[in-house]
Amino acid sequence: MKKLLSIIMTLVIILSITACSSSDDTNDLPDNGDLGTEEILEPDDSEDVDEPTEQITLRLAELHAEDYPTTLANYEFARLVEERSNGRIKIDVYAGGQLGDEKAVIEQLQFGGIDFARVSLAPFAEFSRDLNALMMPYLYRDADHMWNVLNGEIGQELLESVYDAGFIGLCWYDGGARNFYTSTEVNSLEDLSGLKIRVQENQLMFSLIEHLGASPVSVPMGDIYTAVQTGVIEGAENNWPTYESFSQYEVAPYFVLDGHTRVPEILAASKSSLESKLSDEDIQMIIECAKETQEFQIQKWNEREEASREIVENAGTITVELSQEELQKFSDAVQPIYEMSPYNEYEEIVSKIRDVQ
Ligand code: BDP
Repeated sequence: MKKLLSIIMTLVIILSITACSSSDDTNDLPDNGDLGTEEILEPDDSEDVDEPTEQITLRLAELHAEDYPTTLANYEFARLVEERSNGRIKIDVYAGGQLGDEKAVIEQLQFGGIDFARVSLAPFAEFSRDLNALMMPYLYRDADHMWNVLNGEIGQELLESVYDAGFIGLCWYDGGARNFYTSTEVNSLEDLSGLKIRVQENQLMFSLIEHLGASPVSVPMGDIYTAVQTGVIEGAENNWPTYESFSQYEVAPYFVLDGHTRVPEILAASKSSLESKLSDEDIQMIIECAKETQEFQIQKWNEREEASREIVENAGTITVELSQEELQKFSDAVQPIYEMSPYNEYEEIVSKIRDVQ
């Protein structure tokens, strides 16, 4: 009887051990019901291998086409963030203005409807005024001067200053020098007089065009081509890549190399969105990733600037080079802006910018 009892006990123990280990096995199997949900496992080399972490997808708005230098940098940024977060943070890039024009995108960014945006500093400066100091007319000697400013103390301070307006400034990108292009021939400042020129959504840009004797007209980026074609405006002003990418050279074939301003691009995040969705460490990592894409963007920018010029000139664009004397007239015409309110408040920062070597 004792022997029978011990056999039964042994069987009970063996059975319960088997049951336990088979239920452990089930835990290790991927649960098909979880596929496609927000839960992912850390890769095997992670210490938290068993702890599922929440995956998050964020949206980035970009006005330009898929192959534009800023868009390429946006994808590089998304790639770096996904890699550094081990796949936990995914950024979807919405190029080609899918999420709206830049003003609408910046508004959405401010209240957290969009997580990231790459925009021109001109519309952005309407939300964070001091940024105007970086796009004053004929401010920089050349691109290197601008980059020394942006990558130095002044650039860093201004990038951080957007926080007060509800943004996290991530990094600067190159937007080249801006020049006029028109449907009628322009060879001098005088020729520009009275022409209706499309202007960005920014008061300083309005003043700039007015001081050069033209009439600024607000037109969304995507409508410039038709506006010139139908005679609503006689031209616009921008860099080579935008002029080429939006095919504006087809309707405005005179490109005047007056270089009236350099308007940097900014990659920014929504403060409310990031701070509610991510940890401080993640935000820091995102800022580092963005900074790392700057060199990449500048390289793509330089290549595209040259390529765009070649494309449009081969297609018939007439590049108007101005004499030093004529260029001086352009520069003299805009000098009063430096004394005007509110831009006269930038006197100190402007002189610091000029001193940067
Ligand atoms: C381009 C900028 C783009 C602006 C556009 C404009 O890259 O972000 O929206 O100019 O003039 O150079 O509106």
